[in-house]
Order: sequence, then C-alpha cells, then structure tokens
Amino acid sequence: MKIKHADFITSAVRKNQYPETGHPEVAFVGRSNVGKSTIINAITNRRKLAKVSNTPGRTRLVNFFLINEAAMLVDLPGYGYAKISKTEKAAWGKIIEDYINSSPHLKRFVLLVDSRHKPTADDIAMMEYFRYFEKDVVVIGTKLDKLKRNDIRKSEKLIRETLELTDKDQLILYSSTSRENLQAVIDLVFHDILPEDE
Ligand SMILES: Nc1nc2c(ncn2[C@@H]2O[C@H](COP(=O)(O)OP(=O)(O)OP(=O)(O)O)[C@@H](O)[C@H]2O)c(=O)[nH]1
Ligand SMILES: [Mg+2]
Repeated sequence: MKIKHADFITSAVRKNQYPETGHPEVAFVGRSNVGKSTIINAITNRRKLAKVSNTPGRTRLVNFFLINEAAMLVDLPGYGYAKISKTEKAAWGKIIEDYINSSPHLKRFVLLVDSRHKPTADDIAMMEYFRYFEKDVVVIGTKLDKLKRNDIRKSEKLIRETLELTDKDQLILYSSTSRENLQAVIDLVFHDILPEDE
C-alpha cells in the first residue's frame, strides 16, 4: 500500500463545517503530544502537512486531509492536556466528541498511546468507548525510538493489559522519527480502505 497524494482539505469545529466528500474517514485520536499530527505527516510523507509542536495542545480543530483522492485522514485535538482551564477543556472535549459521534463516513479509529508509558485513564476510557460502540480501532504505540530494545515486549504487554486488548485487537509499536514499522502501520490502517496498488 502506497500513499501517493495528500492534500489538506479543511479545519472544522462544528458538524456543519465537516467536508462532505463521501470518502471513508480514518480518525487519529490520543492524548495531547502523543504524536497524532506527526504520524499523519509520516504516513503522507509530507513534513509540514499537519502542524506539530513541542507544546501540547497544538491541534485545536478537526483537520481533514485527503489521501490518494480516496480517503480522509482526520487529525483530532488531543485529550488529557492539563494546562488549560475547565471551560476550555469542556469545549475541546465537545469538539472531539461531536466528530466521533456524528461523522457518517468514519470507518476506523487509530488510537495512539505513548509506548514509553502506561496508557492513561483517558486512553482507557477512549478504548472502552470504542469497545462499547463496536467501533473499528487499531492501537499504535508511538515514539518507539525512545524505547530500549529490551523494553519493547514489556511495553506491548503493559499496553495490551491496561487497555484490555484481546488477541483480535491490533497493536503496533511505531516511530515517526525512525520510521520503524511505518509500512506496517499504513498496511494495517488502509488495507481495506484504499484500493490495492495497481
Ligand atoms: N522521538 C519521537 N518524537 C515524536 C514522535 N512522534 C511525535 N514526536 C514528537 O512529539 C511532539 C508532539 O507531536 P504532535 O504530533 O504534535 O502530537 P499531537 O498528538 O498531534 O499533539 P496535539 O496536537 O497537542 O494533540 C513533537 O515534538 C513531535 O516531534 C516519535 O515517533 N518519536
Ligand atoms: Mg496535533
């Protein structure tokens, strides 16, 4: 599977602003700073398509990117960012929730967790939501380059246990920095969404 084209389409906060392309959508969710925007740049092989920052809370809108003129990648604001007011947090949560609950073309979620840490209470809540509503989800452990080789198995086990993943639930540890497992991520996420390469 190859991602040949990528274009930024639009940013939205409300449902009536979501683009109506009819293409299947894949949404990237996870806590702030986990690497959602960065993985979108890696997948599309474009360094500055999605905005990345060291400051958590960089993405504040729902951003839509069209790939291969056939599917939409959706970059969501991250959750769990502590340094914002309650009011702002609620508004933010609503932006994420509205999109998750209302986009008719949403085919798959990619839940990103930091492979160096135990998934947070928010990550667990997110996974429980997906399970309850029988959503299609793949889990990616990010920042694999920061993990010692010896700790990879342990990290996988901790993520699987904490999120209560079953054998059927897919998990890949991955790095946007080294690009380790990038192709595996692309194949897993898009195999049944994008047409095979001709
Ligand atoms: N070492 C390493 N750093 C990464 C990796 N992926 C992302 N980062 C860094 O993590 C920071 C946050 O990345 P973003 O992609 O902006 O995170 P985000 O999930 O979009 O964050 P919000 O927009 O706040 O929700 C940036 O400094 C990235 O360079 C990775 O695989 N390895
Ligand atoms: Mg972001």
